[in-house]
Amino acid sequence: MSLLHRARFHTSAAKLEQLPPPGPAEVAFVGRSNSGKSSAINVLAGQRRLAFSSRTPGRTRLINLFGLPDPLEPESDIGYLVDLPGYGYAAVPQSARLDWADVLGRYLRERTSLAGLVLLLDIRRGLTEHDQRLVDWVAPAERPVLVLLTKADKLPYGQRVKAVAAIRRQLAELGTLEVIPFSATQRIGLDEAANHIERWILPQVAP
Ligand SMILES: Nc1nc2c(ncn2[C@@H]2O[C@H](COP(=O)(O)OP(=O)(O)O)[C@@H](O)[C@H]2O)c(=O)[nH]1
Ligand SMILES: [Mg+2]
Repeated sequence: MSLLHRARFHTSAAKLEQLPPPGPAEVAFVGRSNSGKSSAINVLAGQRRLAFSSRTPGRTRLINLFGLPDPLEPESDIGYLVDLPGYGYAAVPQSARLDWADVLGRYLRERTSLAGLVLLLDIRRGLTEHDQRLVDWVAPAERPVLVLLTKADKLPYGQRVKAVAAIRRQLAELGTLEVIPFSATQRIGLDEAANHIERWILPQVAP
């Protein structure tokens, strides 16, 4: 069984102070509300309802941690998948949006155990202003970034390739960047994304 398939719920935190002390490598998932983040986490973990795929965008206001048990010592986790709150949903009051921007920004800049970031972008929308702001927070911290261009099943192959090239150009400022078309429903890019994430958690098995 693959490492990601062992993911299990660990903690929800409303504030950074509620997270466990930095330890095992964390891979954080970020994206606009409705970008397909919950669907991606669920399919990567091979579990239908690990990250609740909400029909109400903007509802998930918590940082959710999923533990990845050490195969040799299942009581302890060798890494975490971190589901960060979605952003860019207009119906959330401005004050709450600012609080969340602060939590998200501080997590991305300051969390020492953050090994890599998975940025989810709807392949048809590309990089929005909100996504760009997030990238501006992340860039100085020089974390490796994996961009999943979600809902790739909605575009024919040629347009997917073009979308990948456009995002690579727009995000050239990020040092370590991988961009892949992804579909939770059609399982496009699934193995590639899973391998990438597992390498961040288990750097010693990198080729
Ligand atoms: N066609 C298609 N729809 C998707 C895919 N992934 C998610 N969706 C749909 O997009 C909407 C938002 O998905 P969700 O995972 O809840 O997004 P989140 O708000 O970012 O967590 C839902 O209606 C999903 O069914 C995909 O790969 N293909
Ligand atoms: Mg969600």
